Amino acid sequence: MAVEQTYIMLKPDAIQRQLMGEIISRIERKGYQILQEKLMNLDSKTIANHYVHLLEQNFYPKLEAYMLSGSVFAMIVEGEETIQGMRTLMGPTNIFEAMPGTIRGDFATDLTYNTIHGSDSPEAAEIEIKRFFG
Ligand code: YYY
Ligand code: MG
Repeated sequence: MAVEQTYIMLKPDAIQRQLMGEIISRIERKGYQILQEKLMNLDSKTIANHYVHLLEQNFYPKLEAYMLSGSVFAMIVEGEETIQGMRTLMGPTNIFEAMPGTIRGDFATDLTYNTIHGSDSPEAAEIEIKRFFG
């Protein structure tokens, strides 16, 4: 067991649908701490860096348009094994496999519009925290 920090981002649909309070409440109830938070608007370059592994995918234009469609709420979340723990709270990338009780299982309606981002490894968490919080 180790205390970790992970990068969590509520995506534009979460803000537009007024789900921020609900999702933050789930993170807090789990016992994780939100160390830093900010509402921000992303530009195309930042989105391309963040999703560089997906640039060649046919859905990338849709993903970029979604991430440009409104503000995101960025957080550094700390807790025991919080990188995997947040991925479990979020539910899997394929929202049709996400169980009720998970954030994506309860709220996401589309493979792209999936409400929340969380770092998928310690390496990614370090890079993403630097990218979005400096
Ligand atoms: O880390 P996670 O968000 O669960 O999945 P990634 O494989 O990193 O994909 C990032 C992002 O891309 C995903 O959250 C939605 C979008 N996406 C999509 O629009 N369509 C797919 N078939 C797969 C992923
Ligand atoms: Mg990912």
